[in-house]
Amino acid sequence: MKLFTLKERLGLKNFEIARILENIAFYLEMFGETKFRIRAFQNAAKIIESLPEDIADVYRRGEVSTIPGIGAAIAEIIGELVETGTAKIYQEFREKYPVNIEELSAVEGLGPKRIKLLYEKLKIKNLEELEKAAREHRIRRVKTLGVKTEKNLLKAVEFAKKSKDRLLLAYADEIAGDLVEKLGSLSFVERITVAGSYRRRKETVGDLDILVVSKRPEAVMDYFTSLENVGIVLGKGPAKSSVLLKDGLQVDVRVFDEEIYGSALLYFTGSKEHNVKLRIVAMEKGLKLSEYGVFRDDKRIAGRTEEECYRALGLSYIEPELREDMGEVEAARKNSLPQLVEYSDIKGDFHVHSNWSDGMNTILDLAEAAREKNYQYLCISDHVGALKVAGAMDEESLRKQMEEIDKLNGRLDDFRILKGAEVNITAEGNLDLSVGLIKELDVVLAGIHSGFRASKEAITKRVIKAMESGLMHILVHPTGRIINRRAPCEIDLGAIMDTAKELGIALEINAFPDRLDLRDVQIKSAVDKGVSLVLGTDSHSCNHLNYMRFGVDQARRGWCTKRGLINTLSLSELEKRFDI
Ligand code: DGT
Ligand code: CA
Ligand code: CA
Repeated sequence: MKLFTLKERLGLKNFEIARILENIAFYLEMFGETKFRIRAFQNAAKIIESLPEDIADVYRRGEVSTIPGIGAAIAEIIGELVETGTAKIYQEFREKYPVNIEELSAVEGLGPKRIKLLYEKLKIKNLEELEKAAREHRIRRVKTLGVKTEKNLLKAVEFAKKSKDRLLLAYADEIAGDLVEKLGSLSFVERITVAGSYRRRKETVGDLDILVVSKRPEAVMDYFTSLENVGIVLGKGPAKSSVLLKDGLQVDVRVFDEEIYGSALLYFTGSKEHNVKLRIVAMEKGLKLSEYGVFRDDKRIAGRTEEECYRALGLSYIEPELREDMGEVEAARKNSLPQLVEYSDIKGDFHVHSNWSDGMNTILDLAEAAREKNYQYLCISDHVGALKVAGAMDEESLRKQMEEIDKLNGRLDDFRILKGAEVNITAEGNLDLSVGLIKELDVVLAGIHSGFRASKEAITKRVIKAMESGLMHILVHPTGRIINRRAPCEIDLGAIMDTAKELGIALEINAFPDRLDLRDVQIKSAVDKGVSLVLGTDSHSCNHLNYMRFGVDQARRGWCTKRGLINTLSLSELEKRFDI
């Protein structure tokens, strides 16, 4: 992704440092380094990414090497990154192989070895050059690659190109948070809101659109365009400026008067399609709608707040997450919009990995973190089974883990750790865990973890067969997509939803920021069909439990109410429903 071709700048964020460490691991893999060393960097990246505080602060206290899992050598590299924005080892790699790792590794089918090969044989450094080489049939001539690989790569390039310039909402959140804090703390800034797709909580954003109320617009512009992390000023006017941040994200800031802030917010929150619909509604009523207000003839009749504007149009207030022209304007006219689920409705998380598989924290740590969120339960769902991914546990360990959970539950009041597992659905459509053990679990999560490229019929059949086993409660990450990295698999979601409804199986909305699987429109169709949904963060650390917010955002974009989500059940309601 463009944003993470990291340029030197002060104060790299944790996720950026994690990115570089991952890239170093990638280079080490290109050069056939030992698994151990590669993993050390990958682990360090994971740790830094989910650290609850700024790594720069830890560094300043001289405590980086005291973080469990980070050795002296990597601590030193992290120090370099904090101090200088880059590291010697990384620079050396980049000089030898100046390839755009983020771009190329986002192409499905391209790993370290192939990227190295393609650079050595064809000098391919980025997506554009890869596409060109494939179109000119130069890839098939490289030994070990061939025609089929070339064709697959070309398809994967198409997908990667489409996603290249959009930033995950979770990352945009960090950047937006920073900007709002800086601009919002100015004495002459009265209000500030990030509008656009960001406010609609879309899974990725193209740019940030910030609206400000101030009596000194020019001072706001001066301050904004001279922020330290601004790379290029694209335009600067008296009340509107656009910049590219050093890490590639575009940010627009516009200043408005208080009395039209609502209509400006409405306009710049979008979506464009929603705005178009609203303007039609206005016209039908003989009104005019623009960012400057709702007008009858030349008189402004609304503009200060969004509510006031909607009311003037004869509509009830529409939450930003719904503004995608998916029927919300019609529903607002009939006053029949759904009461969307809220973060405060969430009482537990169903998809959490502990250090029994590939997570970083103990079960107790996770349970305590969940209690701090006022949750009533937490389902530990480590990987199990033969598919040797992600530190999967064998049956023996799962048994031990269940004993451990019983013990912990004995010590916890008003809170329950649920015994779960993330079970693989095999190529034959079986659950990869013995039936006896499955029946001892409180919650059985199952999903496919390989073979995503099989035909639609094959995948659908495989998943439905597993659902019909009568052994699973939740189908996890139903399409297997990874935003900007892996296209969703072909699966007949309509058929899956019908089966889920019939058998009382819930579909997961995986809340991990680069999964968000199901996606918004799919959630909406599940809601329409009355299929149960469940949020799981897919946490691999305590800090990841915070990703629940993104899951709730996504659920809201799919018109999900409190009733439609299992996580809103209280512990006793849940125990009844799962008969546990
Ligand atoms: P993004 O940035 O691609 O993630 O998506 P948005 O929705 O943030 O789009 P952006 O940044 O181009 O514009 C922000 C909002 O401003 C957009 O949601 C609606 C409004 N807007 C921008 N251009 C137009 C336009 O040509 N017509 C209408 N009706 N609204 C527009
Ligand atoms: Ca935008
Ligand atoms: Ca914009």
